[in-house]
Amino acid sequence: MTTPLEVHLDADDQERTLRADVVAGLTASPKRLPPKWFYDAHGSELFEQITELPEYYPTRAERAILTERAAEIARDTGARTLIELGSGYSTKTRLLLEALHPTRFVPMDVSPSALEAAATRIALDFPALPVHGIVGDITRHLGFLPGADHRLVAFLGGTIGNFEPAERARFLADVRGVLRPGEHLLLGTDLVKSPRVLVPAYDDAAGVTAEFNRNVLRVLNHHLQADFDVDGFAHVALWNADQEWIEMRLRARWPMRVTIPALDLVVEFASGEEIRTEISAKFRREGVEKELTEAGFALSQWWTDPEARFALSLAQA
Ligand code: AVJ
Repeated sequence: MTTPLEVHLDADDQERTLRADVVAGLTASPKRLPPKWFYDAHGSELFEQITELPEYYPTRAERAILTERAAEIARDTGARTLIELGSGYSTKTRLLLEALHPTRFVPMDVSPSALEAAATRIALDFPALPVHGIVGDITRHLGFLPGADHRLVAFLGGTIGNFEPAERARFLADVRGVLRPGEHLLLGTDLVKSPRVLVPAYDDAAGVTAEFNRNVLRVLNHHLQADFDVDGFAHVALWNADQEWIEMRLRARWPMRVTIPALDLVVEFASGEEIRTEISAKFRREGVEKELTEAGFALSQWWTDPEARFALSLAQA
């Protein structure tokens, strides 16, 4: 039972936000681009491939926790509606759906293509489940989430790590703001560990993450008629030990001048100059608990995989 996607982010709105982000990011010093623009249809597909790479452990670690804890999550929350933020293809979601038997599933994502694919796949496995996909930006459109019976909001995969600390605080407070007391948040966070494990997860031997990173330039070429020489940028992944986050960057291999007609913008790159395209923060229990508490949640469960690589937090509003 799949309803048509509810769209709060139409092509015009997407285009406007993309323009604003690109102007701000590529005129800043150092240059940066927000990670949400990785995820056109090709980028979403590349991310799916990343989740299957031997080096990229977070998806498998989180799936192991969900497999182990889904029944407990169902019992502890008693949730009737499952909302998934930044759901992508929702491959881990079926574990929650099987345990919860919710009366509806509400995935929200910026990518209509990923949502369509998710809704179609979920509908095949759960033919009686109403799936109400919402195309939206989780930093702007939480207000459109449906109310009704007891909700569990799942924000999985460690995507919260893409936000800077101040954005994270605002986001968690916003999620708390749309929930009623007693409702729940299920939050996936990747954990601090050796850079010998972390860095390869973001710089795999097969080069899929490098392609994923460079895809943001293809998105700009396609949507803004930019003329980035995509292969002129090298993929960089590094561990920022002070901030405890992975940074992905694109490094100009030689001096470049990029023209972006749609923005009336010419961007110069010195040889070796970088664009920061993503941060992926890694967490510790104390930090997660503190941030949840400050946002008005109470941490009720903290679960990790056997190797303590990844954590799932269950928090109550
Ligand atoms: C989808 C945001 C959780 O940060 O690990 C994977 C994205 N970037 N490889 C992450 C990503 C590079 C991923 N999240």
